[in-house]
Parts: sequence; structure tokens; C-alpha cells
Amino acid sequence: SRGPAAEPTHALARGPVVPPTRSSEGFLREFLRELQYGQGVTLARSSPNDQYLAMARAVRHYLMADWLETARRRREHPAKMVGYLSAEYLLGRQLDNALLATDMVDIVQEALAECGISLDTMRAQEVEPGLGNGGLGRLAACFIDSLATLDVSCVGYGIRYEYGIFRQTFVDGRQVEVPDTWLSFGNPWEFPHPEREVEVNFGGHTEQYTDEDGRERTRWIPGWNVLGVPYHYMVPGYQNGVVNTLRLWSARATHAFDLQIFNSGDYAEAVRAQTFAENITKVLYPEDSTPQGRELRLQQQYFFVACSLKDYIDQTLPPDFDLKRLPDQIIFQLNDTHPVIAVPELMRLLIDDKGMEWDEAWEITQKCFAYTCHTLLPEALEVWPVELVGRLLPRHLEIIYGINERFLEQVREAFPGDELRVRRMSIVQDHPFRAVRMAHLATVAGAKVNGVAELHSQLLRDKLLPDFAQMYPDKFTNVTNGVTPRRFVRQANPALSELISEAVGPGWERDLSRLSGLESFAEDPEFREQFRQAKQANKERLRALLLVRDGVELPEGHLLDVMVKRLHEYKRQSLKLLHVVTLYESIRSGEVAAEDVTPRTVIFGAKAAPGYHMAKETIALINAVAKTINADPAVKGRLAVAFPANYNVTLAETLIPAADLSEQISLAGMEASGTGNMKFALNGALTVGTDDGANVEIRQLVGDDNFFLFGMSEPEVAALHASGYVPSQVYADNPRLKRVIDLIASGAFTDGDPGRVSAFVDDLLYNDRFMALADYQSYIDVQERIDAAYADTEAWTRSAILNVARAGFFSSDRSMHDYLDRIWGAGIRL
Ligand code: GPQ
Repeated sequence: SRGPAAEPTHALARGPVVPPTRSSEGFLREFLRELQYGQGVTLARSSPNDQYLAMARAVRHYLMADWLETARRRREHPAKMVGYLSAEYLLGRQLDNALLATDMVDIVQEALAECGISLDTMRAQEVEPGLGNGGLGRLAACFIDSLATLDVSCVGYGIRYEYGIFRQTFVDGRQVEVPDTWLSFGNPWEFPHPEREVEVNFGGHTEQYTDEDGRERTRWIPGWNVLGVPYHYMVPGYQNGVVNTLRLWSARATHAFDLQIFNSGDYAEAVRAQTFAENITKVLYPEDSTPQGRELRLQQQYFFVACSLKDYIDQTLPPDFDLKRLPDQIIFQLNDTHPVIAVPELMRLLIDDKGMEWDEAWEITQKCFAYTCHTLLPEALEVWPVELVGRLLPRHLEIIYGINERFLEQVREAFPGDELRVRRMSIVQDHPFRAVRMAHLATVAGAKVNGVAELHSQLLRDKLLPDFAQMYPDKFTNVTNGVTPRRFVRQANPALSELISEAVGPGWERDLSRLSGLESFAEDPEFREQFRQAKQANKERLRALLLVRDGVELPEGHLLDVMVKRLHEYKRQSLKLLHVVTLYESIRSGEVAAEDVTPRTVIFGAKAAPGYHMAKETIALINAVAKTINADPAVKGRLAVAFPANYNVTLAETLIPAADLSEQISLAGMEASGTGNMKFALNGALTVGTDDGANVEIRQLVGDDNFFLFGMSEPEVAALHASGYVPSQVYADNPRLKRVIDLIASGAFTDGDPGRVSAFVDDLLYNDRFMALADYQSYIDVQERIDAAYADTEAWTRSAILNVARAGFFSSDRSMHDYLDRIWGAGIRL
């Protein structure tokens, strides 16, 4: 039961929640109260961590009334809700986001100053919650931000990993992973709700029985179970009084388990069981776009969706709710295949627990899910061995078989005699091993299936799931990704934000299409000067950060050329490296005079999956090249390379606003969308990019004159594949490329040791799956054009401003409108 035992008599206890006074004195009072009564220290004796925790809680107070009010409003006026299911949320730091959402930066700064505390010191205390790997996790964070800003009812469901994405360090230039102990100093942004714990079952077997009405039914007799404890996070909208909820689940051992073992007197066994249960949410798998098929990973996936569905059905819906109406109340958006086990879980709940017939349950289920695909790499599609699913989730495997049987019947009906097609489309594959294809399950069950950029959605239909697109043409749609302008422009780039506000007026953060008002300012020399000054200030801010963070001294006055994203062969950091070595070689060899070179600093930021050998070799080589180049007086002042370790959201917020050039150089047809590309354009960097993912749409919007396109198009890539690609031939035919690769292969960057580069070089020459060599010349040519273009300061600035003016489309608010229009359907109130 909820609420007090008796009617409260005091007015304070009956009244609405009163937020603290919005003034620096009001904040000071909250802060000191938290410091003294929350942390139990005086200001004089407090550590920076005490101060940070106290101030974060004080900031939280200002959101609390809105959070409670939003929840009340959503309960009393129930509208259809979005349940965003995602195994990853790459949130980034919370403090600034909360200060911005409440418009409290000035108030807080003033109050802290009166205590002799700097807000920047407080900001630096926070360890960012790195509960995601890269683009997919950051997208989820942007989407929930936008939904709160648009006042759409949404709960984000996910996992509270005790260890998020590893901290990357370099030892002799090689990546070494360190555990991310983000919770060790306390987390003021979460609210545990152990009273709302739910039980999740695993293992065991199923059995048939006849119920009281004489119906044949199935029940699952689980082998073991764990508890899920929800931790709630506030998701504030931008200065609109809305605060939605992110609900992250943490695993605990069940009490029954504890008790049983306690009674048996085996203390060590009791503790082991606890550890076993808690392992489920211990660590984020650091694989990105390449699932590893580990048992614990499937446990994580089932754990969080089982918790979420149960929480929604049993705790969020009214007790007497008629589940036939479920699709009017909720749409679960599946962020890639990671949460797709929710499909058989909902079927199980409806059939086994609620007594529904299969057909009715299936009709409901098909309306409650929609699936977003984020890849084109076939190896990135999750498949789970039947053996494993059967052992961990025996009832779910039966249900998956049931879905597949009925589905394949429909395929046979639609395409009689086409058994090859049946095998291609089956949810259960036989080769190379028997396994459940999660993307097929998601596509069959989902009301809609979407890709994340126009090109991606087209290739999804034509290449990745063509049989499904043929069978369900209306299911497939596109929603181009977006990024939140609050974090990635307003918060990350105050200098530019101020300029924008002066030019187009306030409020653009919530209607990014208004950036188009900057268009005419591109022609204004005074505005261009101010724009350059903002860029310059951001570069200086970055210099200061890299100096203290990494001990790196960035040269001044350089073109800042930035490639930040996960290390993956398809993203082609190798191609960027070939360009860097080309520049270096051409100066060293005397082919070009150093003084004729446009001074350039290339910055890399990239984590490699710990088990991804080639990616780690590439990191080592980038560091080796950087070390050689930065130490060589022959290129000093002309070329520098920086590779700060541990690229994350926090670093992105300082790096991206400082960039002149954004590197988006994946092989065409490989990058589903990219979202870093959007952040750079919005911060006034020009893109050098292939015709891939959302680059296509960026180029269409900003215009060819303001975008540096190079490389093969996707159809050209396909044609080259078909005709037989021989990278060693490209090498042999291009003297410059040959010199560059030979220089690397000679050991020039590895203390004369060719052995340390042979894996990298051999792969390029004899494999080069992502055709870096095929695009090499085109890339070098476009970079030469860039050098020349950068020398024309006014024209470059004009282009940069036009990038900002024309990139408003890439707000995640627009993405959310598209999801509402194309996928989530009527019933969701805006
Ligand atoms: N993406 Cl499949 C990930 O970050 N992780 C993944 O496991 C998969 C995709 C990315 C994708 O590579 C980018 O092109 C997208 O922009 C991003 O998802 C968001 O859609």
C-alpha cells in the first residue's frame, strides 16, 4: 500500500511539493543543508567530493517537484507511453545537464563562489556514467532527452552496470583496459527502489498440464532466479518543467535463495550465490557492433526486459487493466536486437500467466513492439545458439519455435514451393550452427522496422532483409538519427550558443530548425569574425584541457582535423593514418616544402573492443606514428598528431566544438548513420566524408560546396566487390601509396622493427576488407583541396556557418517527431 496510514492534518503535509527558492541564497541553503546533514561535514572540513555530492543533491531538489508532478500528471491523464528498451545508455555527465535544464548555472555559480568553490572544479568531480559503448548508447541518451523536452510520456528501461565502458589507457602506445569504477565515490543522480524489486527466472524446464477449465496449458518450472532492483534517474526536459524517468535494473540474489542456503548453514555457498546473481549486471560488454554470444550477455538481456515488462504490466498499469488494450497504452521500441527476447517474454506473460490464447497474444504482441536496426554488417546481427536459449530460457525457446512455425507457414503460403526462401527467412538457422536469429524475430514481431538514415534504411530493405521487405513492404521505414542540441551545442559550445542566440533570438535549443536564421549571417564579415573567435576560444579551451588531462601540448594556429569514434576496420582509421603518413612522407622527402604545408593537427579518439586484435594493432600504430611525427623537427609547426586516451562523452563535449574538420570516412554502405558527424556539423566543422550513412543527408542539406566528398559510392563498392578487388594491385599501381606503406612496413615508426606493423600492413595489402586502398587516392586528393580551402579564411568560415545554419534537421527532437509520425502511432500525446 502507498501513502500515510491516516489523513494528514498539517497543511504542509497535504500541500503540493514545494521546490526550494530559485536564488543564489536559496541554493546556498540547500547546498549547506546537504553538506552538513547529508554528508555530515562542515564546509571547512569538506572534500571536493563532499562538495560535489552535496551540490548535486541540492540541484536535484530543484528538479524533484517537477519529477513528482510529471509522474502525477501521467498517472491521472494516461496516454500511450513509449517504453524505450535499450541495453545501453551513454549518458555523459549529469550535473551540467541538470543545471541547464533548470536554468540554474548562474545561481549556482554565485552561491558556490560565496563558499570559495568553483563550479568547474565541481564539474570535474563527476565520473560520467559510461553505460554504453558508442553511437547506439549515446543515441538512446539523446532520444530520452528529446522525449522529455517534447513532453512525451516515456520510460527508458536499461541496465545499471556496476562497471561501465572500460577506461582506456596506453602503455607503450598499446591499449590497456582499466575497470570503470564509476560508482565508487557515490552517485547522487540515482534513486534505488528496493521495494519495487521484481523476480526474474532462469533455467529449469517446462511441463504440460490441464487447467480448471480443461484447457491444455504449459508452465515453466524455472531452475533458479534473481531479483531486479530498479534505480531511477531523472530525465529532465529543457526548461519545460517535465522530468521523465530512466529505470535501470540491478541484479540481486533472491531472499528465498539466501534463506535456503542460510538454513543449510553453508555461509560460503550463500555468498557465492549472491555473487553469481549480482554478476548479471556487473559489467557492460565492451563489444561494439560485434556480438560475442556469451551466456552472461543473454542473461543480461533477458534480465532487464523481464524486469521491465513485469514492472510495466504489474506496477505501472492499473491493477484491473484489460491486457487486450495493451497496444493502446504502450509501444516498446527495441534499440537493436539486444532487447528482442522481450517478444517471447510478452507472449509468455500473456499466455502462461494471463491465460490468453496464442492468436490473441500474438496479435497484441505484434502491436506492442517496433524494431530499430543499427547496422549493415552481417556479423553484427545477433544469433543465439538454440542450445543456450533452451538451457537458459526453455519456455521462450518453445515460444520462438511456435512463432517461427506459424511464420514459415505464411511464407510458404505467399511463396509456394520456395523452400530456399523459407530457409533464408527462418527465425531459427541451421547453419553454421543451430541458432535463433534475433533480427528475424524482431522483424516478424515488430509493427515497424526502421533503419537510422535514408541510405541505411534503403540498404536494409534491399540487402540485409530483402525477403522480409518483400513480404512486409509496409513494415519498413526510415528515421534518420539526431543528436540533442542541449548537450551538444548549448552545453558543449557556450561561445557559439551565445552567437546563435544573438543572431536568431533565444529558444533555438528547442526548435533547431531556427538555425536556418543564421544563413544570411554567413555573408556578414563581422559575424564571421565573431564566429572565428568562438572557434578560437573553443580551441584554447581544448588546449588547456589536453594539457592537464593528457600532458599533450597542442600547437597553436593549426587546422584541427578530428576523427573520434570507436575503432573499427569499417570506419577506416587506417585510411586516416595513411593520410597522416602521406603528409609526413611528403615533407620529409622534400617533395613539398614545409612552409607550403597548411599547418594541421590530427586528433584521434577511439576505444577498441578488448578482444579485437586488428583494432588494437591500429591503435598501437597510430600512437607510434604520433610519437615519431611529434618528435621530428622537420615537420614541427606543420604537422602534429594527438591521441588522447579514453575518448568519452565528456571529452567529446570539448573536442567537437574546437574542430575545423570532421572525419567521416567509412567505406560507403557500412556506417548505418553516424551521429558524431551531426555533432561536428552543428558545431561548425566541415566534413570530409564518403557517401555513407547520414553523411549523405548532411551533404544534401549543407550543399556540395560546404562538404568534402570523396571515395566510392555504395554501388561502386558493390561493383568493385563483384569484379574482384585486389588491394596489392592498387598498392603496386600507386607510387605514392607504395612509398607510404613501405615506410610503415620498414619499421620507420616502430624503432626499426617491421614485426610490430606486419599484421597491419599484411591486412591492408592482402585483405583490406573495407577497401581503404581503393579510396586512398581520392582521399589524398580531397585533403589537398581542404588544405587550399582552409587557407581562404573567409570562405572557410562562410562554409562553417552554413553547416550550422543547415544542420538543424539533425536534432533528435526531429527524430522523435518522425518516430511519432511513422512508428509509434496515434495515442501519444505531445
Ligand atoms: N551502432 Cl549494431 C553502435 O554504436 N553499436 C552497435 O552495436 C551497432 C550500431 C551504431 C552505428 O554503428 C552508427 O552508424 C549509428 O549512428 C549508431 O549506432 C546509432 O544508430
